[in-house]
Amino acid sequence: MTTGAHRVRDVLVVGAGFAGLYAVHAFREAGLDVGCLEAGAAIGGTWFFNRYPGARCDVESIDYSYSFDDDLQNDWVWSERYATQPEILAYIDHVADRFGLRQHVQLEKRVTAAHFDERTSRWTARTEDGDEHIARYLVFATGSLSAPNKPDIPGADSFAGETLFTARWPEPGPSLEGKRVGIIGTGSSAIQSVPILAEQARSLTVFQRTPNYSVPALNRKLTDEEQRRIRAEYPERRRKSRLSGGGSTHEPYPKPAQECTPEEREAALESGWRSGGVLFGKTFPDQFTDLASNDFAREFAARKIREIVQDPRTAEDLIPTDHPIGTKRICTDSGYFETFNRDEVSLVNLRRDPIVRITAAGVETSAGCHELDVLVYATGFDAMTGALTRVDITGPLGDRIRDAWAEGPVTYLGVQIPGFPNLFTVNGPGSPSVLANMVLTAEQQVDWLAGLIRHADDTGAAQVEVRRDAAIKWTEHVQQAADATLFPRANSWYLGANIEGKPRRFMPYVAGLGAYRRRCDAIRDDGYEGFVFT
Ligand code: N01
Repeated sequence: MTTGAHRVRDVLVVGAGFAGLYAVHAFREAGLDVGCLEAGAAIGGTWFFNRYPGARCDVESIDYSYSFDDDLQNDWVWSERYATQPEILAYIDHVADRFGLRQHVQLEKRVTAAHFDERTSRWTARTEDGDEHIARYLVFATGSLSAPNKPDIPGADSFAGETLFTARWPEPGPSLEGKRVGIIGTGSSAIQSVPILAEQARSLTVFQRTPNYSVPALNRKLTDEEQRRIRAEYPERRRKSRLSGGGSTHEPYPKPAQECTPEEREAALESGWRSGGVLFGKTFPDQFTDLASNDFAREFAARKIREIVQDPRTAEDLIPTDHPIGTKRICTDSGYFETFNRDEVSLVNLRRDPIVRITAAGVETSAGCHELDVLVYATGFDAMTGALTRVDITGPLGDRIRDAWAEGPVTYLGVQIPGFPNLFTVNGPGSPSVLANMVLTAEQQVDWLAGLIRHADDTGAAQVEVRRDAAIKWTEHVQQAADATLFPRANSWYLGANIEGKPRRFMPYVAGLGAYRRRCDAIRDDGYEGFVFT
């Protein structure tokens, strides 16, 4: 179908990461005419942009991969327990070629604006280079952690050395040999890159405002025997994962921490620590709901830091005290705390000595100037909403998403925003997204949306829009689910606390993938309760 010079597609997908590429595949399989616009110079989304040294996924490779095709699942061989960024990108490339997706994606097409025409029931998306793309449905698969946060530090532009961002690491990577490197931030990105930066640089200064919990990843190669077992168990593993909370087969210790003897508790925590990875944060079933139970795990992790870090003052500075463990995304590392035992690595506690300004020479804190050749920002993202509010998206009545969300995001199921018909989000605020396995959550939402569009077409509806009351009720439910846990006690990006001025609203749905899936299916079976088809 064309209008003037423009082809009008059924669906325009924005973003060609894991979620966007699956959307292209699934919507095409559903018989729809699909196009995809990607801002990057290649496909891959998060895994294209975040190519800093040490970048790898903190979810096990066999789980953090598509489940929609058995042959793909059986053919692809993950080499390590936790895949590196290049291996994940190679996987995404393989999937794109295998399913013929590449030809539907236009690269270096950053969508800067989109508006809905009530008369034609069509969205027009405008790209940075002035192109316009028209579709009946617009699907934002733009990621939860894709809008980088650059803090507004006085003098930042005056730095004479090289400035780098973990979320926009150049390719090929710069040589850091013989250089004095500083890094601002101590979240997952920094915690993964610090050990490697320390190996490459002459010196490394880590500027920490808030310490984070980190558990050894204990990454390793997967053996042939494991590969065989994974294949044999995959169908059952996926079945369980889809119905689970976090999108994996993890089972917590069979008793709440409070009901264990001290010895039993210690053994369970030690076993969780030795298993490695983020699931330490879920050792006990009551760890996210009971502060005393959480304290056991928190104190255990603090002891581990004290055992590893030789300088007692540095160790104390590295121990988080401001949030229950796991209520900020727990980090995983390969030698992060050990790195602070190296002579050429130093930690600057910004709570004690705050940054005053950045100068041509380096970072000036209240204690003096740290001279640097390279300054790395590992300062996080405007999470979950930034990728949408940075686009000028206008609904039929002239409403803008960024205004509609001035008090915090309101969505129905994390897939639609009231006032914005025919626009959908994948892994949006209000969905389990970042608290579950992002690949499985994307598959579930895209499949569900394909069903929704089919239903609209079958009933002859040109527009699908969520009722405002249904979205408000869902958003309240998401908040109440979080309030029943310890999550809101942390100043995390989950509730927008990392961005100055951002309204605080807990954004991901803590009840998990299984509960969410059941809810979505029930809504579908109820004739898509909450949506209006016109
Ligand atoms: O970002 P973050 P990230 N002055 O927001 C600091 C996923 N991820 O990119 O806490 C000084 O966690 C800030 O300090 P504070 C994962 O879900 C996954 O590291 O605001 N410091 C904080 O220390 C993760 O949670 C993987 O006080 C400033 C840091 O910058 C999410 O992405 C790998 C500052 C930002 O930490 C985000 O992780 C990487 C300032 N003005 C990321 N502004 C894996 O799968 C900010 N900071 C392994």
